[in-house]
Amino acid sequence: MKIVVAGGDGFCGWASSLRLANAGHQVLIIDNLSRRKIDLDLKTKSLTHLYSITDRVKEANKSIGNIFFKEIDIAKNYYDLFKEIKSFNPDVIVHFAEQRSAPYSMISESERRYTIENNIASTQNLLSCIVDINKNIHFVHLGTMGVYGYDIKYGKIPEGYLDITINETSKKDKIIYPPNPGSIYHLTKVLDHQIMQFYKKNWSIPITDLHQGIVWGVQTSETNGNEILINRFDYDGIYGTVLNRFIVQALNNHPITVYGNGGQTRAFIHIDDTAECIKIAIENPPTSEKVRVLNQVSETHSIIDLAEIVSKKFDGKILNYDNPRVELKENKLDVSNEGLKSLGFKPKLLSNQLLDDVSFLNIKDSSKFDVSKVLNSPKWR
Ligand code: USQ
Repeated sequence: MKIVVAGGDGFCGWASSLRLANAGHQVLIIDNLSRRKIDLDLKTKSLTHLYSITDRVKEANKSIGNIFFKEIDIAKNYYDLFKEIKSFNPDVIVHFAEQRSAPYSMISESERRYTIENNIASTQNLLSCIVDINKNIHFVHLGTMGVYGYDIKYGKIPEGYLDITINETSKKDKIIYPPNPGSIYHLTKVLDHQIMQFYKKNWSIPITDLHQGIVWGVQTSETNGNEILINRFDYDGIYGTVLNRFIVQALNNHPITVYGNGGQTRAFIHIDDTAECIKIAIENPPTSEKVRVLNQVSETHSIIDLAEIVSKKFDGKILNYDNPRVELKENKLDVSNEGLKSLGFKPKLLSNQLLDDVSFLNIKDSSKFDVSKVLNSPKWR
């Protein structure tokens, strides 16, 4: 298939582009390199060395498969985007081109505005291209588990839709699961979903929204052993996700930074599974009348459980910090991931071997570990 990967230079986008090319698909990455620019603004750096997109693509073409690259800001340059998609003539567009950090979206007015404007406009522009170029293009959107909030108020979290019975008539229906975002970033994924519902209703575009959990790890089968293809690895308090942060902290003799008592339970997925799920969703297009929603998660854990696992394995000390976020102190979480599993997804569960995969990066004595970036999250209020 011919696949456009919008945001293909980012953490999930790059891993997925490689997986798709490896499976024999032709991939066109469209990216404005904004994640690299945000690093400069925040004075943060990936712990792994990031090769330029030109080097990455050249190496991928040599050792993996067909990947092309075009630099476009898809939120701002609709006509460039349109031209590029029309000439590539894709079967699928995958949309990773969004500002994906919850803490970043809560820094101040300009980050709130950027996150909303970039994320909503990019979704709208891609869907608009599909309407005018070819309504059969399958649109695959990276959503988040955070659209549901994190509780089991309505029982096990279903895949996108909640079965309800209306009191007065006893009529049964299926509605979009009541959204409960916890940051401006998560809010944009709720708004994206509404946009997709309209495009589906009006133009019958095939759409998949993947509600993904917290991604961790760094290596995939394509990047293993190839330093030019290696993915980025963030540990700072704005872009680093919790499990990767904990591992790096323990390896660098920094206390493991549990916010609050660590009773927050979240869904997790390894980066190699992310790439695999994207491939599965693409190779099995939706047939449903509504937007197809799949929960892209492998397992759930409480933050304190993860801290204890990491502490035991790497001999780290756990410390509780005031939580900068507004979120439930404790929650239970039970999530269905039957959709992807029914299509062949076999989750890789957290194990010592996977943890080794991260520590294998020699990040222990890395001169790039900047302690001043570990606790730089903004406060939610
Ligand atoms: N946390 C700590 N200590 C830390 C960092 C985080 O206790 O040092 C806690 C947070 O308070 C939160 C949980 O760990 O309860 C997760 O935080 P995170 O930064 O790993 O993840 P989050 O901000 O929720 O966002 C990440 C990705 C986002 C994705 C989301 C999936 O950045 O793009 O959509 O995970 S989910 O969380 O399932 O909504």
